[in-house]
Amino acid sequence: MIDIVPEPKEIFFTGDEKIYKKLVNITVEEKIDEFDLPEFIKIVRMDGDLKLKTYKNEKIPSEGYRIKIKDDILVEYSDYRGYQYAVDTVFNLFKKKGDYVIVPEVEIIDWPSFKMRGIIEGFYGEPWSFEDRIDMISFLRRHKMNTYFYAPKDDPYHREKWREPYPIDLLNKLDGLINKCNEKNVDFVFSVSPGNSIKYTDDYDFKLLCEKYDIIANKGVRKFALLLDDIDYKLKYEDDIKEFLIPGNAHAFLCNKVFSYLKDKYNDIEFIMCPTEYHQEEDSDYRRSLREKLDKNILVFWTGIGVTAPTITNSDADNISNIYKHELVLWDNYPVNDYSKDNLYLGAVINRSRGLYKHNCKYILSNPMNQAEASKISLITYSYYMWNPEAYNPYIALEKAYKEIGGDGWKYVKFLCENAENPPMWPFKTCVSKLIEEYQLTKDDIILEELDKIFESIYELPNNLEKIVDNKRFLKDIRPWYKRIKIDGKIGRIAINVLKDKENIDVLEELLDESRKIENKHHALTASR
Ligand code: LTM
Repeated sequence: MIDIVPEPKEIFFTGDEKIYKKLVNITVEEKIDEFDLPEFIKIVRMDGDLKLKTYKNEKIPSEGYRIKIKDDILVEYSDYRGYQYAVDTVFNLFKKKGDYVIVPEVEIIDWPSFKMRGIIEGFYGEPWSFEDRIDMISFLRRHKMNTYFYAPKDDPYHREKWREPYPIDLLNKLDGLINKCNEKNVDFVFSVSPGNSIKYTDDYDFKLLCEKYDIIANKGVRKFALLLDDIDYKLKYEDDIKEFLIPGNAHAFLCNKVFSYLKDKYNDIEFIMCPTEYHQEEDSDYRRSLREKLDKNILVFWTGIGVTAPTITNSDADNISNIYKHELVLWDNYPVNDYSKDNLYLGAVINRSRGLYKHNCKYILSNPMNQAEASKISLITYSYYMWNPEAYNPYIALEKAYKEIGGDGWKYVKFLCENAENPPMWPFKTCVSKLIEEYQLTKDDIILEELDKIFESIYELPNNLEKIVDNKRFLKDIRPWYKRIKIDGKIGRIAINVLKDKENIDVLEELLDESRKIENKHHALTASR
């Protein structure tokens, strides 16, 4: 079984493998030290076991590549990112088995469907640490996602204190992120969210806003955004009302002015705006203003129909892009949990049409949870969807995610994820809920036995995760839920004993009381409540 993340568009096996003892020497003519090499691959200048030959091929779609491993390793690529994805993929194909290194003979033809693929750190609540972000950028590259969009709602300098420059220590940290993005060739998108207080007609406010972008542009960043979501967009200042009448006109004016300032000063600017009406279905005066007045080269965010959209279809994208008459960027509000901090969302992305990228929506970003490492379960599934939506299978992507995040303890991670709450937009029942319902209908004792085993596993889950899972960051993210998990398991088992007349109901009542005292946020496993 070959592990290529995400799944390539086309892959052909000859069925043969090359086998080397301990180490493979690969002859490479160009400099290749930027790649993460496993210890069993050595790069040499001549006389290696295999030659890696790379060629640029203009006919290959952007960020795409072809690989052929036969007598040598042949790589054709579209552009530099395509080259990097190809070489990453080649090195990932080499697997160590005991004392041997195995290399499959394959041909791969691959390119991404969505043009922008990645995450928007766009949630409320505690922003990620810079350490989390640095780690996330490497993760994005490993999963062929190309964008890290910086927009934490509770970074005061992003939103409430947007007029104030970043203090030097924060600026240095942002610099670190930008450098990491450059190292991994992930695009850094910088955004400001001034809509709660900006005066649209005020030149001084405009100057302050431009200074905010300038500092980051001077570090080489060329992708920017202005976010006007979640604000009271009623115009507050007399001058603004006189000049613009309605907020859509003011928003189009400000975005155009910032875009044109940046374009004139720096080359190749990409600019995205988030309208205040990002999730509605219908047209409006606000949207008409943006349709008619916003520069056609500015991309417009939407979240689907609804802030957390149960489904996002090609016709939704057609409808909204038609209303805005601009290219869309999907701000997909999953697995974000800022609106429901009690829960960890640990499932796969689902119900997004496979063809969105052909319907004026070639840009897609997932908004993750405050818990960075735990978000990776869903983000791995997104990486599959974003790269190759036609082949996307959430179950297969999830299995890969469990293994990547859980390592040797992947079965426990799987159990945790399968029993975690789903977001309200996808109100699926857990296996336990289904079994309880079945029992209520049938009163079949076999179901009670089955449930008892599951509750026992739930009770033991925190211990098993701690014992076997190596991923410290993941364990740190999920630890606040342990108390809830254990009590859920215990309550489930006692409830079964009460049903079997083996336990007094008072014991159950006591436990339920105890359970209610546990802070709300400690529950990932809700089934037994
Ligand atoms: O979705 C958008 C455009 N804005 C906010 C996000 O910042 C927030 O994280 C999500 C989920 O609560 N909802 C929003 O409306």
